[in-house]
Amino acid sequence: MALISIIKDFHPLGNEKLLSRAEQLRPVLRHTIREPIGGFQLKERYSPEKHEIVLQQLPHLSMGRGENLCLDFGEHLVGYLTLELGYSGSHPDAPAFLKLKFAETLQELSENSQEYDGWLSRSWIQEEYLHVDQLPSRLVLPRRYAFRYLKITMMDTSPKYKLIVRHAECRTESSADWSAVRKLDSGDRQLDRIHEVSLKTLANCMQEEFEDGPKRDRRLWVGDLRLMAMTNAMSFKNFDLVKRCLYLFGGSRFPDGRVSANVFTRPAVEADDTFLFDYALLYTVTVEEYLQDTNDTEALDDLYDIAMQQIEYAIRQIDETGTVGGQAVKDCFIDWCEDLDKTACATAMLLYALRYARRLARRKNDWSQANFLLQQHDTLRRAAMRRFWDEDRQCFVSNGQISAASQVWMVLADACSPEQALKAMRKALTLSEGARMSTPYMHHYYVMALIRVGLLSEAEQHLRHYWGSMLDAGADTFWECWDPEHPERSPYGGSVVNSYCHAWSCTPAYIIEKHLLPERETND
Ligand code: RAM
Repeated sequence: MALISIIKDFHPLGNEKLLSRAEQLRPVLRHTIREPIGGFQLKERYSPEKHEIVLQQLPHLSMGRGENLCLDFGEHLVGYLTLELGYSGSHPDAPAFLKLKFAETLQELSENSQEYDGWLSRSWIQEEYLHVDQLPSRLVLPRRYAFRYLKITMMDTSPKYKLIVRHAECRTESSADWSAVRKLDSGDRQLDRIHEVSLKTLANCMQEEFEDGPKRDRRLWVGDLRLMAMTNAMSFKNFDLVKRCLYLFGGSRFPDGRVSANVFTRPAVEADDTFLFDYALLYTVTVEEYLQDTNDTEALDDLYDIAMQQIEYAIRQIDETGTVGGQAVKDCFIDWCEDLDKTACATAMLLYALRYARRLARRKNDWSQANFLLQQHDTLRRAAMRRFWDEDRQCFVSNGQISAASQVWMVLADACSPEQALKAMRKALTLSEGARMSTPYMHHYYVMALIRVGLLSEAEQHLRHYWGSMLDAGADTFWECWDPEHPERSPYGGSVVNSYCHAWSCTPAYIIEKHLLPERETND
């Protein structure tokens, strides 16, 4: 399922006031210097089998044609690389031709990018071919990378000299302030580690905007923003960054006022010509949650109309069945899952967002709008139950399909009674085949739905299993896509373009602090 939208002559609607406010809120980036903690050579270029070398040997290790050196920085980094290069042997009589490959995971390090043939651009693969004409020299790479490992392959030299990597360092970059967070020390090693890696994931995605992933797409997406904002509120508390992102979305939109699924910020702010029905609704949700956290009246005044516009557009997508239909269903993201029927999810998303929109209207003292939204909510809820609730099977069915996603979103939308919701989630717990969930984004909402119906220990178990299995598979930061049963799964046709530090997977820190720990404390 490729997500490619190209609109000819797309001219976003700009709002200078919002954009200049977003500019004022641009955060200060923080930097540190990190050096490798170890190095190894891959015996075969594309096999992960490794041979450890102590770091002290690195400044003397010389590389001839075809040889490689892998540096391990010991943790996931986002930043700029500097290499100090020297040589052994005679004076270099030909350029050094190098390949640098940056990898977030060990597996990525040894993947052969030539084999990738997916739908997403291979330009995201973090590799460079360089000619170094003069040695010794200091190489400062201009591009920002996301990586833990760096593989330097000597593509060619001459028989007269070999290359030596004398020193390597990364100048890291992030707008996260670690002094604002406390390390969790719950006494439960797995939960503490999941919490720690969640925050590291969030921090490395906190740049001048909340990026979805510092490797890819390095960009602000609404669905990712919502989950980052939620976790940020429990941790780094950088509310100005949330506000900046909300203003960026408001500042450049579709010509008819819809919020784009993502915005570019360079060289200038510009909405992408991609619209996702569920993401636009989550914009309204994120505005309301931001206001809950901050009571920011300026933002309420500036963003209220835009937030309501998203709901009103969605209401216009209700068809003769009384539920959301047509193109809006096709425009729903929900999860990277080819087989998923999204019809029930689309309606549930609107119901869910209506709840937040009503709160927003009340916050603004806009009572006629609040009443209108209440009526819409009730009518839509009844239609949703008529169309999607299956009395015999006691769960939600979307065009004949029973999926976890349909149960989750209908439950989160409060479409049914608490008893029915419990049954729906019990059904979801039994589903292992069919439209399987594939992203931490969807798994987050799954855990939240389990919590909502009171299945707290199932929620905790699922969190431990899902995010814990990523740790077991070697995660330093949480990944964009992960199915423990199918580790090689990628939405793009090749895992070499997957992102392994992906914002929407940072929410366990939020879930643990907000739901799991307080529950334990009350049980003690
Ligand atoms: C991916 C991005 C992002 C997500 C969209 C729908 O390409 O990485 O995280 O929000 O898809």
